[in-house]
Amino acid sequence: MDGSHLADLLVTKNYEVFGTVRNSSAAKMLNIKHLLNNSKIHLVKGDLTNRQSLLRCLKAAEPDEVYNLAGQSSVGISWDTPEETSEVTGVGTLRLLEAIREYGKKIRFCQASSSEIFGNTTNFYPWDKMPKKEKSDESTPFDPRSPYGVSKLFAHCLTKNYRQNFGMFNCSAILFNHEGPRRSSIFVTRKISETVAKIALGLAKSISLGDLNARRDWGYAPEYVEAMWLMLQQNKPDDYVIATGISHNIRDFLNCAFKYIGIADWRNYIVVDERYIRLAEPDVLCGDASKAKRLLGWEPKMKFEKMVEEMVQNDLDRLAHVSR
Ligand code: F7E
Repeated sequence: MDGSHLADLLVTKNYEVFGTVRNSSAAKMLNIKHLLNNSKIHLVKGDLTNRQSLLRCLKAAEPDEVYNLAGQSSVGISWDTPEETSEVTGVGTLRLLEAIREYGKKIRFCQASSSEIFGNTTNFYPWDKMPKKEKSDESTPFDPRSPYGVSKLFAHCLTKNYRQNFGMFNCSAILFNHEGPRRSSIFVTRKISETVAKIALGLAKSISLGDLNARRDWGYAPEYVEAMWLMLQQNKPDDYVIATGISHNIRDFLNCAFKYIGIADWRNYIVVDERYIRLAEPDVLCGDASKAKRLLGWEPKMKFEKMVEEMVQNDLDRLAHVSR
């Protein structure tokens, strides 16, 4: 999702864009279908588990900027594949940083970090007297609660270490949840928009979900990739929280999505399924992006309700032919 939005943005800025693909992702090009014939877009084979392949990508592209959006991105799946998640999302970023160092030319690097690095802010160590902040910012302590969060924190810290130690122009974008019609349906927002559209079209009867009270700071993906681009246009590299500052729970998302298809009381369409309930959830629910506003001039614009409606409408359009 983010790669496709970033490619869209960079093409409008007249960049030559080199996107890395693995063999296994060959079938999943739906989000960049509209870009595949664009002469500014090039696909190169790259794999975060193989440093030589990353070096070959750098030599082929000779990039001025590198954005690392790759990796295993599902918190839920990271519990089923903790070693693979660490290897790709964590150590893979280290491989990329090492490949950039070996390549030797000046490159501006942006790491897609995650609010999952904050995890739990209530259980600070007893000697830590820092008051708990209502919203997380760049000074909030880290205490990730999943293999995904731990891997992202490993990558986050090394991005900073390589900046400090080798003078690399490295930025971390600490991204809170960000969504949109291109989101994969393994994530809860798209799972809801897709199933609500199916219900409207008579293709499904219910949605199976985990904790309906789960709360997140849900932003709009195209705006978040713009924040990453802005970070690399500054005079100095730095880390920034990117968030809306407003949190909603899954019930709020369901309210908007069902209202859009004309259903006010959605309770009978929901099946709570234990398999989707996570035992260790982060308690950080909301981000404070005031540093990004102050230094990058970045602010979220998309309203939550409008984003939900756009996602449902996109799925209605996509599925309409199936119901005919
Ligand atoms: O879960 C709850 C679930 O899987 C959101 C990634 O982009 O953001 C994303 O990670 C919430 C959680 O995203 C279902 O327990 C309930 O509380 O959509 P999600 P995530 O785990 O927050 C962070 C910032 C990233 O960095 C990640 O890459 O929804 N939930 N019922 C459910 N979640 C799913 N997936 N499916 C359910 O049925």
